[in-house]
Amino acid sequence: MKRVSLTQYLVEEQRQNNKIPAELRLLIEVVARACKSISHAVGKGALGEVLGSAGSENVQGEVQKKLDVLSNEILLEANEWGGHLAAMASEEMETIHPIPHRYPKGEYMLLFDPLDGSSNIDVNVSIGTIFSVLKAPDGMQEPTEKDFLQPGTKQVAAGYAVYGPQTVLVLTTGDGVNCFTLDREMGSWVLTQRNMQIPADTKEFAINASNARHWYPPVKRYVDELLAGKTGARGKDFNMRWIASMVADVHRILNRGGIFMYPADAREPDKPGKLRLMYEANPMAFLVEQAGGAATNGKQRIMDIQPTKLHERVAVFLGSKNEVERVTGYHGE
Ligand code: P6P
Repeated sequence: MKRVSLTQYLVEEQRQNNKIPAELRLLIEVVARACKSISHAVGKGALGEVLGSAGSENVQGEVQKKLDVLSNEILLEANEWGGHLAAMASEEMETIHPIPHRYPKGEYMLLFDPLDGSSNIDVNVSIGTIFSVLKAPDGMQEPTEKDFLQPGTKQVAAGYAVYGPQTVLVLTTGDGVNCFTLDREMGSWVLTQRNMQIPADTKEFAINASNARHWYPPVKRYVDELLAGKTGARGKDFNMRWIASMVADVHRILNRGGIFMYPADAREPDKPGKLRLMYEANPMAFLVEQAGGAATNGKQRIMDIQPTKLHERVAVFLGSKNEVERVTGYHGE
């Protein structure tokens, strides 16, 4: 494949179908650059000064930051001066982060989970950054949390970075899904997979099976059928993977199919699930749908959900279309 950089890809997209206005192109490039910095910090591991709270102090006399908090700061600092954003929101911050008055404001709002899969940091398993882009409501003055409460169908871009054996950036602006691999020597993102497509069928499922005794009947029945393999209703054997890093599980599914499930369960009947709607489920749902897959909460399309709170949680079933439709169907019975 001819070597195409992220910048060249974005310029060509903007030129061909004008789907990426200049400010959105700048936003994506700034986020991509921030992910490069996070990848660098993550890659240092114990050799860096960012694992855990090392108890040591940095030059400003601050206690060393945890990697997930540092990642949050990298994204905030990278994005606040560019003039492309009106505000940001992050899993790491209780309230929204308006752009400081000393900088110009733009028409976009950026939401992110700066470092997803944090439980894997200290054991060197892939982790990542997830981001979602919304447009600021017309005529918005001072941004409030309410301005962020838009359904996933309003996203204009979404993506994730995986910090693993390779560092990759997977991106959609509503015109398919493309994957860029970080060339560490040149420090550039190189297009390595165009128009990723999820197979409609799969033989691989992802769920934390230690919660099985807490699952509600539809999930229990669906997973039991998978486990029964060719001896049961499905007539074929299935394999299981659970990395406990959503970005890594979703990246596998985008590459070879599968179904990822984090259902609500009886452990906390008042909670609809563990994962966050605005900056985990919605961006991943956008990517998965753009790659021909499906994403529901068991009852409705994730991207149709009208949010009521910035950090609200949601049940997630996403991946190969035919499997997601099947397990969603069980919820409707
Ligand atoms: P569990 C990571 O903490 C995360 O938010 C997702 O990345 C991942 O899929 C899930 O939680 C793992 O949850 O309960 O298996 O540890």
